[in-house]
Amino acid sequence: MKHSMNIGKRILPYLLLVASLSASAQDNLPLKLWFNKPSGKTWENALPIGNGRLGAAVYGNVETEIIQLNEHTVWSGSPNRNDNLLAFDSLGEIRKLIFEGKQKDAEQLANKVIVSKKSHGQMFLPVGDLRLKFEGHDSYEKYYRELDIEKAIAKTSYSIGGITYTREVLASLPDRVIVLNLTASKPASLSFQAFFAAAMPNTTVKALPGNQLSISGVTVDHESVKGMLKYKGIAQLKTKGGTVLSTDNSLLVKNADEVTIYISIASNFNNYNDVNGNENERAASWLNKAVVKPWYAIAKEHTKAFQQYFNRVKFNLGAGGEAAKLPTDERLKQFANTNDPNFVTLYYQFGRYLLISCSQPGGQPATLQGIWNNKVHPPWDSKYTININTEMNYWPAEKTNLAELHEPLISMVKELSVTGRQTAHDMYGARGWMAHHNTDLWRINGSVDGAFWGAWPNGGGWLSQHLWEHYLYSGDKKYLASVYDVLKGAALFYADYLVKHPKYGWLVINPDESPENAPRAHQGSSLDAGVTMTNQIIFDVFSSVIRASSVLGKDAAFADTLKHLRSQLPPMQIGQSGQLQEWLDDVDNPRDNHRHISHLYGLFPSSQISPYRTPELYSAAKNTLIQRGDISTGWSMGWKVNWWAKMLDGNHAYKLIQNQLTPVGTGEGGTYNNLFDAHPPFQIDGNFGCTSGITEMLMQSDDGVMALLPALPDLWLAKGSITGLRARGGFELISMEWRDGKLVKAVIKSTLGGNLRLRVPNEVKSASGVTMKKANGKNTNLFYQTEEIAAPKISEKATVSKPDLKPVWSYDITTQPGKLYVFREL
Ligand code: FUC
Repeated sequence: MKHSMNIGKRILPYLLLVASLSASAQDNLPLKLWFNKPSGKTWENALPIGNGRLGAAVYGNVETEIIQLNEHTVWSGSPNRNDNLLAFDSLGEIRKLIFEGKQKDAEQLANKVIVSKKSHGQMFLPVGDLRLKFEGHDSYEKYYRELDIEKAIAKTSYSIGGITYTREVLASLPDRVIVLNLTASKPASLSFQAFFAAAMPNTTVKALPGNQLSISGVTVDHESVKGMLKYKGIAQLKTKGGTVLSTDNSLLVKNADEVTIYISIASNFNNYNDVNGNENERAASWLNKAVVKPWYAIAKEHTKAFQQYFNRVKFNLGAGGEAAKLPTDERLKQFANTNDPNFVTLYYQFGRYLLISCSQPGGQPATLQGIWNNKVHPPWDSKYTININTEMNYWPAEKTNLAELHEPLISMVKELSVTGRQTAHDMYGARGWMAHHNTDLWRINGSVDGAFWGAWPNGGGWLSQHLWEHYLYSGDKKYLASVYDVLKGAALFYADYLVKHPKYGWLVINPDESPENAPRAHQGSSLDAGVTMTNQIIFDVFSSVIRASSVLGKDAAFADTLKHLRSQLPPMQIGQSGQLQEWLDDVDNPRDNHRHISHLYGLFPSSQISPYRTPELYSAAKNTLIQRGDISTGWSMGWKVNWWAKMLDGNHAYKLIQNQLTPVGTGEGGTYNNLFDAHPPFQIDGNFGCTSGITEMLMQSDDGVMALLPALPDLWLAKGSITGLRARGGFELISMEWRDGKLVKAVIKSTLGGNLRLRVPNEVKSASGVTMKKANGKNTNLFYQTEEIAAPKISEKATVSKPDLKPVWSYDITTQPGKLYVFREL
């Protein structure tokens, strides 16, 4: 059962509570997940640590501690392709069937000729566990465990017979190893057995000379792709005092004062096409470099490296009441019925913590589970679903000041643009590159799962927009030049693949689908032509290449071609229920509450739909959001937080945060005790989606403006502050404070110069002596220029109301690169 509180009725007591606490000194509560009981058998209670290469789930169990291990390249299979080469010859037939309204027949044919007959994607796999067995530690007191997300260190402590035992563990960013440190308050008290426990077949575990343990193996075959990924893990124990004995596959520590365990894991993976690396040498080399450093040095350097990312954003909504004193699982239970603003900031920062921990330059991008998986057959293979989930993982990257962490995704897109060239050519006879709705470590581009899901041809197009977004935030032309061909390749695919719709005359993709959804009118088939989301994606792909070509001063003729093609795309349409149409025909069911609301891509992450520029489409998008309802899978609710923020409705966005921050139950969505998002099962996208959405409630930088406090919920009006958010166009919101819903002070740094068009909820003045003009006409700042979209086509049956917008103030300020601009409430 979800709780969704009636904000209107309950707001007053909370506002009073917040006001009474506003002056309290407890605003800076430590950012920790903490518990007064061990994880037991439940992986989703365990605390995640990671350094982008290695991930671990720390159980904090007393008698048998489990450190469940992952390495970013340990996947099933080996280099492979999965295109279905029958597609090209049947394309004409499939198109004809769809244009004739025979979607089901088209789907049956597509299942034979488009869907892969080979791999449907490989699996991200666990390495195994390091386990520590403490004989006689079955009865204990003063149990405590935490994950300090400001230090990126997990800690467990408990007492037995007056002796306090403490274990700390981290995944070092600079040293590339996982390190555990075990201490006891009395000398010679640490006695335990350490061993690796295999998770997968084909695994060897043993003890080695020099107080080492090893785990090694080769991953499994999957869907007839041979497992060729070899991995090696080594754990080395360093002890102070006591003795260490070794058995075949374990080490026995007796009466030590302190023990430090260094874990290094590596694989033979060089790149998606090459597994000739030496996992043994790699694992040993990282281990040997780290093992000479004592725990305190490892911990200090790790936290320092971590905080270089983490500390860029500080977010404060006030401490809240008694709830803030509860363990994290208890807070989660109460959240929907209490005002616990610090829990929101904890959850927000946990999203940033997770991205820092699972996505580091040079590593693999965050999978459906980031870098944390304990299952031999993980849900959806814990791979990359690129019709929403992978993109969502990276929504917080730029805006929450973690742009470097976008790199693994950007690299994957570059690689997909190479492997996807062959797919575009062989399957669809098109130039450029493409990907369907999934990919994996081996950068497959073929169609998987079944045509209903897998015939969607826009994975490449959508992902390419992450490359463009990275540019919009930094303005780095050298970078743009380096990815231009990838962007152009995404556009080339569409330029070749679009066909004229026989009835409407628009240029459409056929076969196409609106991810994973089907209108009843199509006999349960998702296959169609020219669906709204696809048209929006192509609009963005073409527009970004047109603008990139102009920024780089190249390819003007190609840009003209794209402009011509763009003008023939279908316009967005408003259907009979006042909804934004999901499909080309007005066949939406207003009672459909499907988790994918793909046609709102145009509202977020794209900004084709705007309350100010396209009021009719904005109202239609709102109707769609209302018709689809709130409660859904975790990631769907994460997306909805962003959409309601773009709707400028902070209370509704907050309601979605409440729905998401509800203990996982029998229904859809929710959150696990360790604050992992629940589809269910665990899927990390919802964590990242919500962190992005909360940012959008506080600051938006699209639609021609940088908007501050666009969607504050009533519960946060009283007081708050945030530092370090990044905006498109090279602006950084160094800090922002608000009180009683009004912007009190904002400090903005301009890195590129250009016009800053500021939209704020109250009148402000410059405190740095610059002229602030009332905003007028088109924003001259190129980063904020919006592409004109075609007027919507509106059904005669539709009623579309005018948006009811709160008053805002907009200013134009001419900025210089490298300068700070301070604004204060007037
Ligand atoms: C898409 C979604 C599912 C799930 C899967 C990993 O297929 O429709 O809900 O998130 O990806």
